Amino acid sequence: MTPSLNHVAIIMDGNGRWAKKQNQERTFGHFHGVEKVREISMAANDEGIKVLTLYAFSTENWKRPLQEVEYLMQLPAMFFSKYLKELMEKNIRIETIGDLAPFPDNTKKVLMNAIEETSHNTGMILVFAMNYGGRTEIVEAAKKYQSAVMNGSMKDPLTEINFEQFLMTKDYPPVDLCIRTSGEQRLSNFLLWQLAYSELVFTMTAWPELSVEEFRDLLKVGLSRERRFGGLV
Ligand code: V0D
Repeated sequence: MTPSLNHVAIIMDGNGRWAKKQNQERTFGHFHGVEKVREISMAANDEGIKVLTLYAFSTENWKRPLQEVEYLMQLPAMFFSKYLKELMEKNIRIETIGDLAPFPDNTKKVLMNAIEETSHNTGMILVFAMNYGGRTEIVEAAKKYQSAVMNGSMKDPLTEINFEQFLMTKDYPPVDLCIRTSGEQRLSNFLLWQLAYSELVFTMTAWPELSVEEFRDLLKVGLSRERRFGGLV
């Protein structure tokens, strides 16, 4: 077993392109992407990862065609109807980061229900970034700091350390490794603050095609780099 990483983040890219390559609709790629979320989450749990954060829906994704967005909105319900039982058995806790307000009521209900049902689980935390944007998160954190100063609950000057208390990831360990699938080498507004010192690993493989074996290899690459450069940067 690979020695464990505390916090791994993944940009699950390439679903639409993977589908188009086989003359299928983009939604076909999203459907297979959901299956892969289950497979990789279980593998991460087996590897002893404490927190796995998945970029499921960015603030930019609203610009996609309406019917694609409508399809995506149904995926959390599909995911939990198939896998909530297994998540409970594996003691996995579900959480989200991002602003859930713009999601349809039913999607919100499904998410809140899964978060509530798994809230007493003590194993791996599976965090879905939903309508998440890194710059928005930092601006919102600055606003929270400002309110805390105004209401008197914050008396200390702002530092990098206490600023983290206003981020949506405040309860999670630092991100050790961020993986992006499907060839692009960009952060695309994902976890901007949190990835400042993280290892970044990229693979050409599209998300629906990422195997557990390759995932484990990517973890090893991240871990070996962390070991080599840890504390020296
Ligand atoms: C499509 C690849 C699982 C990325 C994975 C609403 C694009 C499949 C979820 C999910 C999506 C989200 C929250 C949750 C449980 C499951 C998901 C979206 C897209 C956007 F609590 N896969 N998945 N959500 N895709």
